[in-house]
Order: sequence, then structure tokens, then C-alpha cells
Amino acid sequence: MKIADVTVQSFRYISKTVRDSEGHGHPGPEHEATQSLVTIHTDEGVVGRCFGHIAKPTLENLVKPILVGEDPFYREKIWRALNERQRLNLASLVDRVLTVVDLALWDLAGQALGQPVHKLLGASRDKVPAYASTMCGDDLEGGLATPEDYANFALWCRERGYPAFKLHTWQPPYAGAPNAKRDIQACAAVREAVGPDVPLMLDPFHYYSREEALYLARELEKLDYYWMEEPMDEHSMSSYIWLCQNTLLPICGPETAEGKMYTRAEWIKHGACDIVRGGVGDVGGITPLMKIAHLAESFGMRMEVHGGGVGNLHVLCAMPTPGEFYERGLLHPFIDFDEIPPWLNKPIDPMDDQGFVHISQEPGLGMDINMDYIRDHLVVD
Ligand code: LLH
Ligand code: MG
Repeated sequence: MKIADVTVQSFRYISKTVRDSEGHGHPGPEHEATQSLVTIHTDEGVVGRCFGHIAKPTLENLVKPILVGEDPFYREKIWRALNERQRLNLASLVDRVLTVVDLALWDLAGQALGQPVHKLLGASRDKVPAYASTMCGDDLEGGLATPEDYANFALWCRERGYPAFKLHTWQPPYAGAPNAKRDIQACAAVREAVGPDVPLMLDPFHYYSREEALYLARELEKLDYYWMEEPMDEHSMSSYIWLCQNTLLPICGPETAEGKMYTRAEWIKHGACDIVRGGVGDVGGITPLMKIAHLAESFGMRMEVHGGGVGNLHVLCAMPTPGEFYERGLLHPFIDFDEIPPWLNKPIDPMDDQGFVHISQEPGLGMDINMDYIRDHLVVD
């Protein structure tokens, strides 16, 4: 089997999420937005698909020359070629392109073999407990504007079945943000509301100073939080080593630092995290994320997966050691996260009332795509 072509279809949909000036998502007025579907075609008619975008020049000049004519089962070879080609093309061949290609190749393999991806990886489970992961704080009345709002929303999430809860607190451009004391007020209000037994996590402003991060950590120790992630710029690994040495609170990272499995190896080796982190979108796909999972296993360390989506769910169902939670969100009191997007016929991460997300047993990534919707809403360039 050989790869014959790679195509990108962009289509319109109505979004209820808006981005603030720093790029964080919040509920907002309905507006038109675009989504894309990447398809890898083979000479035998089998295809692999993944949602995500590849810009036309990157597709034509970098992706297709590496993929077309190649055996689609040679995922390692293809991933390595893309990884090497990034060096002189950092602005266009971004990690997210590697992610979408790698996920589409895993989907293709599953379609060809009639097996779901987590079973091709070596399955370890078929369901994963989720945690409710909030959007960042805002100033919307009844939204996530006050510590009490977080507490009320945590109670709602517990009712919905979520066994654990993570706060993303306030970030610029919101007035008064960042403010470590206010973050702790929200964390304390949530702990007070849900009681001592619910695992709670904090993901605050990502550019606090060492002293502010340590203040947060020491207060969260008192509130018996389960972990904190990314309170400082992750490019300063020394700051994270320092933080880990000064607190008993588990520090989870790196999340957004570039460098794929190489960066995660350095963080583990230097004691910059207690729980290692990565998601398919951060590290370039399922192929490198499984390497990080095995790295974590080899060091007797936990890995917590960043973000939701089918790729992360398959990795979570194939990880040898926990990976305790699936990050479900980002959630907000004004948004119905269980609403199925129009380009899918079924949800990709259905959660039961016990808080378990169940993986699809259909071949490949297991997405039930509404191709009619996509065809009817194509953006023609
Ligand atoms: O900054 C944000 O909007 C969130 O932190 C977001 O990146 C989210 O994906 C995250 O960090 N989850 O853990
Ligand atoms: Mg995070």
C-alpha cells in the first residue's frame, strides 16, 4: 500500500467560543468559524483522517513530498522525516502539522486492519476517568468571575459525574489578573464546596515569578490539591527544578514547552516535574506521546495527558502506567460541552454519569464523521 495523496477540506460552522486578546477561549456570541479535515489517501482506497489544518504551501512543499509514494505503515520513518524537516521550516512545519499527519496515519492503519488505535498500540483499558477542566476565568456574571462561581461550577460538575476538577484561573487581559491571592481564594472556595475527597488541580497564569509560584504551591499544599501545572514560563527549567525542591505539592509539566519527548526526558532527568505532561497536540502526535508514556513508566513516574480529543484518548487507553485522567473541556457554565459538533454523528469522548469516558471500538481513531455536513459547508478557495 502506498500513499497517493493528502488533502485538506475546510468547512464552516457556528462557534459559541470567542478568543480574548491573549488567545484564551470564553463563551461569546455565535459567529462563523472554520474547521478542517486532513485526509491521507492510498492507492488501495483506504483513507486515514484527522481534524486539523495544514496550510497549502506547507502541504504542497513539505508534507506531500515526504508522504506521497511512502508506505503509510512506516509511521516512524515519516515522523522522523517531518521532524528533521522542521529545522529549516520552523515557522510553517509546526508541531501541530506533525500531529495531524501522525493521527491520520494511525487512523489509516486502524481502518486498514479493522482495529481501534488503542488496540494497535497495545491496549491497557477501554475507559478513563475524566476531570472537569474549566475555561480560564472571566468577568461574566454567573460565569467564572468570582471564587464562588468556581465553587458553584465545581458542584455542578460533581453532579454531572466528574470525579475531579481543575481550575484555569484568571489571566490577562481580565482586570486584576494575574493575582496569585485571588487564584488561591478560588481554589479554597472549590475545596470548601466539594469537601476533602475530590482531587483538585490548578492551572493558573503561566508567567508568575518563582516567589508567586511557590506561594501558590504552599497554599495548595494546605488545601490538599492533587497537582499544579505551568505556573511559570516553561522555558526556564531551572525555575521548575527550584519549585519542585521547595514544595511537596506535585508539579506537573511541561505542557507547552517545545521539544517533544526530548524536552520531557530533560525535565524528568533534572527533577523539574513530579508528574510528566504532554498531549498529542504539544509533542507531534501519538507516536512521540507513546514514547513519553514509556519514558514515564521507565522512571516510575506518572504522566498526565494534556487536553482531550481522540488521539489523547487512545494514548490514555494504551498507557502502561496511569495516566490517571482524561482532561475533558474546556468547560464553562454557559457552554454545553456534551453537545455534538455538527461535523460528527457521535461524540468522540462520551462520559457516563460515573465520570468515565469510553473509547470507541470502531476501527482507527473511531470518529463517526458527518461527511455530508462537511461537503455542504465547504470553504472553496
Ligand atoms: O491557557 C489556556 O487557555 C489553557 O491553559 C489551555 O491551554 C489548556 O489547554 C490547558 O492548559 N489545559 O491544561
Ligand atoms: Mg494546562
